[in-house]
Amino acid sequence: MKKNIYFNHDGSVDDLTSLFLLLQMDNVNVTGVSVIPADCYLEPAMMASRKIIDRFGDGINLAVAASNSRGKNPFPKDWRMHAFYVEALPLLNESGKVVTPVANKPAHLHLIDTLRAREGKTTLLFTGPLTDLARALDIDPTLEEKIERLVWMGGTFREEGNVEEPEHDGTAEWNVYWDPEAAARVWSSGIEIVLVALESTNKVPLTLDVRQRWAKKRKYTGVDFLGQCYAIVPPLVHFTTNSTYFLWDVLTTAFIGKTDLVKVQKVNSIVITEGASQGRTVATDVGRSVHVVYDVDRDAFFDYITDLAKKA
Ligand code: AGV
Ligand code: CA
Repeated sequence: MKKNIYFNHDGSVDDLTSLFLLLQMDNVNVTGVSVIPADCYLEPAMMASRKIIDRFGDGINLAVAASNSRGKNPFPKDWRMHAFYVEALPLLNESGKVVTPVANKPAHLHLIDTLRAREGKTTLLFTGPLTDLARALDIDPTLEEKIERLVWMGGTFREEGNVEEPEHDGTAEWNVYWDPEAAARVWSSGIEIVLVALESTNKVPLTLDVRQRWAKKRKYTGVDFLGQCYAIVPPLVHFTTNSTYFLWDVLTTAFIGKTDLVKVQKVNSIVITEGASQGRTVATDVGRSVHVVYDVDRDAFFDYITDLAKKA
């Protein structure tokens, strides 16, 4: 039985490679894709998504919806530029045309329509902020009944997050920080939440040995694509900096296809929406229950995604 997956992402390198990998999974049926301009610019991220579906979607019939959501705390421009580089890869431009269309509704309405059009429930995969989901729930609260669970790259319960910005204390993860209210809105719903948090994503940095592994296997078009994409972003070499790249979203996506790569734990938590810690997820007994992915078998993860890429 294939799982129905609706994918909302924000166009960074790991969001776009997640889309590519998701399309290679035998046990997944991608029912919808939408793009939110958080850690990207909308136009190139839309184009890259449509071109990836054209090139690697094996003829799947999808339209990509553009989000008109706006966040509270903007991503750094340098990071948002990444989608331009992916969109321009020759590998995605060989045909000289783009066939996969743009959906005729904004992402949050497209999400509602896509879930309602399917029999049964759909799993949500979100690898950017939760704004589109929060807006969809405000418009259509009973949409919850159509949602199997939400698998989200977001949050951390460590002292240290990955936001390094003026006026912030560094305790938040970026996808929560961009729109803390949206996360809080989803926390207040009855939707089952699986958080792929920094606890586990910190264990899958982009390293030189990973790049080398993909370079060696570049005769496989899909592995070459991974190699080209991860040439755009900085690897971990000596120590972690603010720009060091991890496979945050790819781990989240891999969890969809192969659950046993990771360890999961239940935590009660709240989202802080105001002040210097805004966007922080805090463990507290009074909070709602979430499943936190806190550990990963690193080698099994890289084997899994490389094997998926070979199939493309
Ligand atoms: O916080 C991780 C999220 C993921 O969804 N994004 C990038 C991933 O797509 C924001 C982010 C944090 N650090 C970054 C980020 C960095 N060094 N470069 C680009 N994006
Ligand atoms: Ca992302």
